[in-house]
Amino acid sequence: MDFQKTPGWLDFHPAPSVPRFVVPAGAVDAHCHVFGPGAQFPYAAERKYTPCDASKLQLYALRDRLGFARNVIVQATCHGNDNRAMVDALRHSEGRARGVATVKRTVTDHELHYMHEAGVRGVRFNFVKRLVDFTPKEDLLSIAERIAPLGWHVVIYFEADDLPELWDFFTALPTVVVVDHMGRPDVSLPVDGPQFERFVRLMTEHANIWSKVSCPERLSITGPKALDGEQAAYRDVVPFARRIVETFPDRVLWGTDWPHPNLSDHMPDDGLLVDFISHVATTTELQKKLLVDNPMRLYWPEEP
Ligand code: 0GY
Repeated sequence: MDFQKTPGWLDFHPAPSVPRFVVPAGAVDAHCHVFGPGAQFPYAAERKYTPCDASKLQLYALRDRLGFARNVIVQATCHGNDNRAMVDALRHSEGRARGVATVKRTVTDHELHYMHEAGVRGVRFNFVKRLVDFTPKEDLLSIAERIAPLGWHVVIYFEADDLPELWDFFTALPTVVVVDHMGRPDVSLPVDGPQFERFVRLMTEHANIWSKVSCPERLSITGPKALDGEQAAYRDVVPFARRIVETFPDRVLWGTDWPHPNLSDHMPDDGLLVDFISHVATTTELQKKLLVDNPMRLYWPEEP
């Protein structure tokens, strides 16, 4: 099938730089996607955007270029509840990728076990209105109860302003809960202001809640340009991510978000995104927890 990209769609960076920051051995890119290819794995009818194709082999080439050992591939909304592209990528990863699926309440036990065997370890609940249609909370709770016995967790994606309304639902979930991109704070607000304090309180009061300190390119207003050799690209996001890493060092993950859906201003150089890590996890101990120990505990718990 021939799919036309959404007008203005930015393709992923054609030649990311090799990062200056050398990630620790065994590092996991814990948030990335595959798109299609659409001719093999058609995009979902209910999608809100049509991306460029971004295949498993392109993802694994990026993994190697950036120095990572493994990936966690998160089902993207352009594929709806059809997890075939993501599962195919897991099956061709030689055990070096695990996945997060999107499922409906009607998913069968057989389908869940098939996905588990392929390497899926979580489901994603998306509350970002520009990306998905509404799903009733009772459906999501029913899914969470189904996947909990498999040892899976729930990944949630929402906008900071929606947290108050979603708080009771999130805190009632029976599994580990991983928040995408720190709950999308407005980084023009103070890092100790009410909006981000609310997110910190969520993690403080609920020890099952983790966060990805990812997507500075989505959150930043200052953008990719560093001021001088000392300051990071996306420097306005640094205090937010650093606070989460230092307060909850055992419950943080990091990911590239390749191939970076829905960016209209600029497409990040993935090498620069990796360099960002050293500004938010500033010791080798924190870097190892963020990139190796935490994702391994969540996605490859069977490995010593
Ligand atoms: C991300 C962010 C976005 C999109 C998706 O599944 C998706 O379509 O997650 C976004 O547009 O903010 O994490 O990739």
